[in-house]
Amino acid sequence: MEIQLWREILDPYFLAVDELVVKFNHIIEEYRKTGDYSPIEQVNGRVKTISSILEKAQKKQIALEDMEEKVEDIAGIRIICQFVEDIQKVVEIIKKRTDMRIKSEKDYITKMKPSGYRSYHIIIYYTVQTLKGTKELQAEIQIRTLAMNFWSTIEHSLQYKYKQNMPEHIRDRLSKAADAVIILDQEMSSVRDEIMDAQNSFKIKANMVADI
Ligand code: 0O2
Repeated sequence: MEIQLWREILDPYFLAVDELVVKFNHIIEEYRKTGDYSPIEQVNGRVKTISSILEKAQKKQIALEDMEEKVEDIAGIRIICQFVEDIQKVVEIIKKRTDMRIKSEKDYITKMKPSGYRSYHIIIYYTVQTLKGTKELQAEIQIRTLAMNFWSTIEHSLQYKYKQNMPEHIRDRLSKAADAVIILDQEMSSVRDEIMDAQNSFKIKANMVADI
């Protein structure tokens, strides 16, 4: 497929990612303005690279004409939370919205992947407007804690380094690290109220200094 055609296909996905990042950042802002704790710590997004789309299509034997329907994560949004409890709150926020229609959900939090990967995935339908008109496309939203994100970022780079041949001892270490992430998230949750109080008073103090 020609590069110009790829550009035309991917352009609405770039718009969708930009819009979705703005919308989730605005949610953080809304919480901040009311002085409430935000279940969203940070958000980022990306459009899958052409080579990565082709790789996935080949791996899953997806025909080019079915690509946009079957490669569901061409547009990807990642929402990072501080605590495991925040993940469900974010899911509820998304479910209440009328600009995002849920296609499917995968709960890898309670059902960890064999690799040790944990995250909550939602595939949404989202509509964008371009000069060419209205287009409904799909986007994958991954919701996870800071600790889960740390693990998956490291594991992703090791997967990339070793492709299909990750040495057994590294796989074992990653599996142990995934167990440690579960414990770390549990520990953080057990002192959640203390941490939230501390962060609130820190923010109030910082705002007072900013007002001077
Ligand atoms: P990238 O580079 O992040 O875009 P699959 O059939 O397992 O390949 P499927 O059914 O399309 O995947 O969806 P799934 O399992 O929900 O995974 C989609 C995305 O979740 C992946 O996209 C990764 O971003 C992330 N993910 C899933 N499993 C793992 C894992 O074991 N480790 C890490 N680090 N991330 C994972 P891509 O396209 O594979 O990768």
